[in-house]
Amino acid sequence: MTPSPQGDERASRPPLLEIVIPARNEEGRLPGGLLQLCAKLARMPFPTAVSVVDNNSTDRTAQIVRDWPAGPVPVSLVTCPVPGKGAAVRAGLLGTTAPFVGFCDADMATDLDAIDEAFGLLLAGERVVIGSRAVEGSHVENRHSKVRELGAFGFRALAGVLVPGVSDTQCGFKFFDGVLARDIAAVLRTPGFAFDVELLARCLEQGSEVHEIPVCWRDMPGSRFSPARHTLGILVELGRIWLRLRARPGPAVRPAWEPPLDPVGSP
Ligand SMILES: Nc1nc2c(ncn2[C@@H]2O[C@H](COP(=O)(O)OP(=O)(O)O)[C@@H](O)[C@H]2O)c(=O)[nH]1
Ligand SMILES: [Mg+2]
Repeated sequence: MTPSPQGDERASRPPLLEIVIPARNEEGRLPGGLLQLCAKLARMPFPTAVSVVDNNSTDRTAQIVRDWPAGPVPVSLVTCPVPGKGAAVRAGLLGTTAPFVGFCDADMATDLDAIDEAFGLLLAGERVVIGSRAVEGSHVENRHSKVRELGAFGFRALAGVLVPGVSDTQCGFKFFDGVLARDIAAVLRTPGFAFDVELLARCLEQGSEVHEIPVCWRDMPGSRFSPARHTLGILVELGRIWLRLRARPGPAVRPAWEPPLDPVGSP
């Protein structure tokens, strides 16, 4: 991709929309994913940017991003020392500056045309717009094993308690008002795959509705998720999220310091 003068000019302007891609050991899927995303964003009539968050990948993931050619959509690398997809998305969102932000997976399992609808809704005043494979109009090509299907069913039941009314917390395609996303990311504590539940629960707690949109979603080969390795960790994460939500609202909702309930001198 040879940079054009228009591309240089556009890339030097602050982005209106910034998209974060968490990526660990993605040398196989990332180049194709970045090509698709950059091509989509370059067709949007305003400046955009992409940041890839790497967690000390042992393959060429970071190098692919460093070597990515300049173009109309700048691609930058964020390094996150804390392992896990949740930690990576948190670091990526905290590093954004744009008025509108989002994240998607390196495999681009969600058809990127949904960005148009998500962005339109954000412009119209929605603050949280997420892809959902469970709402009418979605098209899903699933090749998950029966074990993963069963696990997903159990996960949805538990997640439903924490984020009532959200039909699909786990689709890796979420867009936000930038200020809200950065505020919420600052209080996120879930490092692993269950982070979306904490993220959405914090949005609801803060008073922002979650708007689900239909997506075309295709299960892509090369998933990093293993039911055998990750199920126990996810259950622990859900339990911790439940405890944290019960314990106290996050600092984004309540100021760090509050007057004592019984001021000294009161009867
Ligand atoms: N940075 C980072 N990204 C991760 C980690 N685990 C998963 N991801 C990314 O999260 C996205 C979704 O992962 P994927 O393996 O496709 O999961 P699945 O679609 O749920 O089966 C991909 O972009 C992964 O590279 C991690 O530990 N660190
Ligand atoms: Mg995937």
